[in-house]
Amino acid sequence: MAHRLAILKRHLEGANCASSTENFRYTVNNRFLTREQRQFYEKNGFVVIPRLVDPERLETYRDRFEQISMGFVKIDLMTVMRDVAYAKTNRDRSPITKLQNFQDDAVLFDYCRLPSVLDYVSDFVGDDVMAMHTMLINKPPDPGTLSSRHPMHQDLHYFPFRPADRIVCSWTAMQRVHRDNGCLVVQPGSHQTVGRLLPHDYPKWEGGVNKMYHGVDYSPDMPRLHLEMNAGDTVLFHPLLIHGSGTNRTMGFRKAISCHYASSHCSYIDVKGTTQEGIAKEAEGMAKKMLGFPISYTDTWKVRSRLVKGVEGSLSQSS
Ligand SMILES: O=C(O)CCC(=O)C(=O)O
Repeated sequence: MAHRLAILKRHLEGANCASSTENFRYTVNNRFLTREQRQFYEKNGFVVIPRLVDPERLETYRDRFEQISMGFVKIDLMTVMRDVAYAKTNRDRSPITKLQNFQDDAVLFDYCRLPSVLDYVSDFVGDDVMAMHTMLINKPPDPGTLSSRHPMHQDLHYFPFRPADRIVCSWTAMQRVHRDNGCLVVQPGSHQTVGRLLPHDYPKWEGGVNKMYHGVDYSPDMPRLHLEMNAGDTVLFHPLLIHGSGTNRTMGFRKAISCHYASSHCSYIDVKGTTQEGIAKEAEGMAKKMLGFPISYTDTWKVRSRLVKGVEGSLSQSS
């Protein structure tokens, strides 16, 4: 409701159009973004929209996470990821760090269809929108190994579709996130200063690294910003933005929910011979183990993506 009122107010003030002399590359519109937010994203590769998701909905997602983690609900094709270091330290059960691919769960997938989020998403990717990848991240208290960190990376590393500029991630804090519980860390502007996909690999961390947590060669001296956010605040960011998250030094789990969206008119690319060949093989291996039969990397994306706004395009075409 507050979101709708803010938009109405902006329309009435006539503040919803960018100047025609400005060149924008990373956004397509500012019907919902203010001009300042649009300019900020173009320069920095991310923008935080305060209080975008209603706390009551976050409660619903939290309850669903509990039901899933207690084994009361099973969701087709969903991947449950667990912390590597807890297993090593002989705890009875390694906690869930992440649910991925919850597109077939109506309760969690509700997040990806929220009009408040989709309104903004359309300013980045246009009006024909596919939800490509879904995650509920449950960063556990660090067991003393620093393995709760997420290495600095670019999300495009995981995606075999382009153009990158028509992909955006929305990441919503489900509670207050701050430096102590391992908030997101971004390298502002890296979507354009780095401007390309860097090689990624597992970092050589003594305490172990979680599965699929690939990172770039990163020096902590590089400029970075910790995004402290309140419950419901949502950061939208470009898939080339270098980002990660810190150690959770609290006793509680830190939760966030996210969805990567792409224009349905993006196209799949062949990753053979590129820096993405390794991740494609690793993901195909995991998918084969889960499904019991081989499936191509592209098909793993076709299976999990869902149209959430507008019309289908090349991303959903079978080849
Ligand atoms: O929420 C986090 O800790 C970071 C998540 C992230 O960057 C990812 O899963 O790609």
